Amino acid sequence: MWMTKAGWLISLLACISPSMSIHIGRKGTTYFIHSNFSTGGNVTSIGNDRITHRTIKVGTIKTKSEEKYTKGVHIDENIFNKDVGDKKEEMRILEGVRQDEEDRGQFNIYVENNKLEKYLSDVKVTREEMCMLYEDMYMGRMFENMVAKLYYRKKVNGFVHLYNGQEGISSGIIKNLRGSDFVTSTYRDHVHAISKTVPPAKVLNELYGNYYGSTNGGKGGSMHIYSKEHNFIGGFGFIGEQIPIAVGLAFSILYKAEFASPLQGYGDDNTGGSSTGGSSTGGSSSGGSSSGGSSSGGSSSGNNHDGDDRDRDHHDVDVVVCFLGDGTTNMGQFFESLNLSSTYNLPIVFVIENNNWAIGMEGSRSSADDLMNNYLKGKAFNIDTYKVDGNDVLGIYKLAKKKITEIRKRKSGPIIIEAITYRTRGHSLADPDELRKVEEKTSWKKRDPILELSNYMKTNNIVDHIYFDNVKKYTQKILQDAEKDADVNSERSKNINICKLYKENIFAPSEFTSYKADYVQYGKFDELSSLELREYYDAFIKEMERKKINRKADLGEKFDMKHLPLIID
Ligand SMILES: Cc1ncc(C[n+]2csc(CCOP(=O)(O)OP(=O)(O)O)c2C)c(N)n1
Ligand SMILES: [Mg+2]
Repeated sequence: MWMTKAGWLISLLACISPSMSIHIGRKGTTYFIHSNFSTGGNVTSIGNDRITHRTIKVGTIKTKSEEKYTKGVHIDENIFNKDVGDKKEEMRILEGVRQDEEDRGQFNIYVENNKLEKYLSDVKVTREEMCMLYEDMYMGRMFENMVAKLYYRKKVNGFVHLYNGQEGISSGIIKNLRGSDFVTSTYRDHVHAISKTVPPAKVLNELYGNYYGSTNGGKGGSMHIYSKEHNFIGGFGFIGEQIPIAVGLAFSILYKAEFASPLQGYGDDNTGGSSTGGSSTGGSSSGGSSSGGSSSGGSSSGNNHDGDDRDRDHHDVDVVVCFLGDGTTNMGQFFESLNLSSTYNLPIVFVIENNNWAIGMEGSRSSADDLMNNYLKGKAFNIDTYKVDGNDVLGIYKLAKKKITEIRKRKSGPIIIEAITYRTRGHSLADPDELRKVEEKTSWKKRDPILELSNYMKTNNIVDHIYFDNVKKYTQKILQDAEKDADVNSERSKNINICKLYKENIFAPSEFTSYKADYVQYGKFDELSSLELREYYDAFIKEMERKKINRKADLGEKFDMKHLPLIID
């Protein structure tokens, strides 16, 4: 109650005295409010090891940390007047620091003292790989720009969240995967899907809501891109939903490996990915894969999805990559999932795409840890954690390469990679993006991941200049074709009753609609075939036998949790 009053007092005084500053000392933290009448004020705090800027609304002291700072401080006008003179000088210095920070283009980057370079010194990136990364990022960017255009022309409807600015993470991580590996994503999913070799045309048709040519019959739309063929398991509108799904997938990888009979052998190329239809299809079957390196004059392999199953042996497992945003790291299911992943030592990579914002909520205001070290949350669960510059695609690629290889060989369990980045557009295409500072946006644009890589490639003579033109032309061609395809399919898809065309009806139809009869009719598809029943029965018997063996364990015995067999009870 008192704190609320104090908060109002601060705000009120800030309102009536625009030049006034409030100084509340707290363990080396200096806290100012520069009042600014109606629009709000800038709050800048200097801790021992960081500088952040945040904007608060005049009239309210909202966040937990701000309450923390004001706690126990009695504020009256005398204190104000006494401190104002002393603090003017500090304010001047503070503004200097802030200006300096902005000049360096270091707005909101928390990647200082990143020691990964030495750790990754043994990982090499070939010219082909570099081209593959560039082409994939460029395709992602151009795809999103096209989507924005089509959204404003009302060809794409519904909520659309673009990925501009974050491409280094998608390419850097996913281009280390093979077809049989899995990816789960957020509602910002188009580019992840394209990196995982889902053809851009298919994604676009889904965005149009087309029954034909799309990933999922137009039922999912922008936030629910899903392609079983490419082991791209969505695309989730609710934040955090993709995390337990990813953990389930990672669990199933080990579970199936344990179940595989010696004849089938998990190491065989026929298992794992192929059982889910994803093995080594990748770009080859997609026909419109983003990489297309060879034809654009650069990379020869195009992506890492083809023909790489040959390295498999009996200790080689598929890997799951789960993307999530910084704003999702305080959700309960994240912590539950971390716990299970560590307990079962699952082959999973959690990638936190830390763009410092969750719609209009700046990260440090929603997290108890002001420094936004979300990766440290893994420590509580004994999970390996890494923080990287998300706009440095080569750095991310190297880290992912090293760790994913280790995970495949079961030399590493789950890991977290927190990649610091920035989305250069609004939260969604419906967001006017007025909350974030212009300086902040501009400073991040200077660190565009695509520009950074192309500059590196130019400076180091990795490719000749014609390469970039070729990639541009090649990408444009794919996207123009995709747009034409989506337009044609839009016409063809008109008046399609998807309930009539789908065996399983995912929508629960109202009894007042004409779909009810279809729904009843489709009920029969829930029944199992005798072959399926046989499979379930065999699996059941195996599980029973396994459980009997597992129960023989001496409970008093000390054993290494990481090497325990999986026990499903
Ligand atoms: C369960 C749930 N709660 C709230 C929302 C509303 N919501 C949509 S996006 C978003 C912010 C997510 O931020 P972040 O995880 O950082 O992802 P970003 O948008 O930055 O990529 C919220 C809260 C939601 N989609 N799902
Ligand atoms: Mg975010």
